[in-house]
Amino acid sequence: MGAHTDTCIFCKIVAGQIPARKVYEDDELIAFHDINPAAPIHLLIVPKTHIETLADVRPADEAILGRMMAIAPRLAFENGAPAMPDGGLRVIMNVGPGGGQEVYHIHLHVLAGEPPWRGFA
Ligand code: DGP
Repeated sequence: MGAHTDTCIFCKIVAGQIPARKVYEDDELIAFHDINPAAPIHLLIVPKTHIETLADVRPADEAILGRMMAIAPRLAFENGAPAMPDGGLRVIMNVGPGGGQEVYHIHLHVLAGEPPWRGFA
């Protein structure tokens, strides 16, 4: 597992040191509502291991990246995303300053719900 950092806000959420509106947790992943939602449903899926950006992912991390993607639809629909075939969701990962990343612990944004959305759309 990557090094826990004392300054990383998502490591603190993983450790239970600061609160979050958690919707899912297992040995490897945690998911919670974004504190500043850009859409009616805005979840973050976060690996418990500290990986700073998608550009830092190593071969050993590939399985967890796959799990983050694979669980996104289930969590979105469980938390109110409009059902398919007409509904759906969007998944986004921001990478580095040029990609709009603000928190340097990788996370998948899961957005859904009726417009209007802020940003991302
Ligand atoms: P990004 O720009 O991809 O790094 O997005 C970071 C997101 O993290 C942003 O949408 C706001 C969210 N966020 C930042 N701090 C907290 C926090 O303490 N709690 C929760 N729930 N979300 C946070």
